[in-house]
Amino acid sequence: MGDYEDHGFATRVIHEGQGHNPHGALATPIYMTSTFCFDSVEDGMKKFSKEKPGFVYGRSGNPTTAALEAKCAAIEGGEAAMAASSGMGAISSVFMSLLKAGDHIIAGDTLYGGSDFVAHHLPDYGIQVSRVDTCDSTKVKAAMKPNTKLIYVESMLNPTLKINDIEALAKIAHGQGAMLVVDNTFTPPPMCFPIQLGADISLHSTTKYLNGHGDIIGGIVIAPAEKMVDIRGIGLTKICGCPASPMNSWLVLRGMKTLDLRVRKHCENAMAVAKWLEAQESVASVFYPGLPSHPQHELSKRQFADGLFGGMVSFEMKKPNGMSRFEATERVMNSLKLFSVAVSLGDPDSLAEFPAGMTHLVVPQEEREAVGITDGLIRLSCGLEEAKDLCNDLRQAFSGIN
Ligand code: LCS
Repeated sequence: MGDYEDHGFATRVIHEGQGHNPHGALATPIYMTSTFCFDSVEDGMKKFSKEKPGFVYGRSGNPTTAALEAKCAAIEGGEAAMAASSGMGAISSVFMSLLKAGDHIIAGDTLYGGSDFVAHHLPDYGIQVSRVDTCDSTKVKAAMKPNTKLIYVESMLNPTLKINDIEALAKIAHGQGAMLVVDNTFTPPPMCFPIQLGADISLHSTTKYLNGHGDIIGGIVIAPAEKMVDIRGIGLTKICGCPASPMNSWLVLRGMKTLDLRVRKHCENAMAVAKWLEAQESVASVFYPGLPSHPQHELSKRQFADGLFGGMVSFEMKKPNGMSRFEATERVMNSLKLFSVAVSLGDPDSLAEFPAGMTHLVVPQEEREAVGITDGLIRLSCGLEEAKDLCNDLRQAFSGIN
């Protein structure tokens, strides 16, 4: 899809969806308006009934947001896209429009805490949820039921950085007429293209790499046009009521102009940090798909483009003498100077967070520990600084426990 299909990714991410506007402005204007005037009653009625294209009201669409949607659909190879006011808004719009009481879904056993929370609540609406280690295809196959409507996974698990095999999961889902929905937030283009690997729907928290500057909250869903009718018309517009604001859509559009450069640099820095961590005495384990020690390194090489393995690195400290694991973790994190102690990811600034007590606090402790979210796990979002400075920051933080 898109007007620049035969161009490289770096070109496409700049030019796709750019469109034209009445004054020829190169940058997409910000249409800061709640409503849109009709030429006549007839014109308004035709636009409402979709007999005529056009915008009617800001909750269902806006030209600035439409430019972002066109860009995202084009670069991920999907038919249609819909921007939401947050990643959670994007996820909830999908669940609330495509599922009904009596349906069954398979959700990965490790998901971002907010998504995990939603999966825990779907049974309140009569939707059955099986939590499965989706990185193991045989377990997914065994969990499929005649009423399974969709499989919901993260391309790279937050925060354990295990990898889902998108091609294998798509085959299982499609074998029984179900859909595969992939949260691609941790592995943005040009790294991973879930729809090209067989997923039906790809979505992102645009708060992260797509915007890339740590100054908005947003989400996007890329889906077949036929599914998008309900995702937008029911999920986003009627039930969740969470459209992206024109200002935030514009900021994501601006951020995406440099997506290619940024993602490559985030990945380069994360690889350097992961290698450095793996060589440290005080580190028990490093989780990074780019390391040969990662159990799914081969799958990662196949699934992710251009030798890119993501900007996130998770690791566990060894338990030092006379200190609990948590104390060591806390001391290291509190000593960081360049890494800010903060949740979120994909910002220019490097961030360090403690999943068990922050992003995944809402996941019951037993479930957390069963998937490896322990009291010793630190998650790093490697920013765009110099890699050697990031390693030196970790070095000085480790010196407090050695
Ligand atoms: N999907 C994933 C994989 C996420 O990591 C997040 C947020 C969301 C969806 C939700 O997006 P939001 O509504 O926040 O835009 N993840 C966060 C994290 O790991 N730290 O802080 C937020």
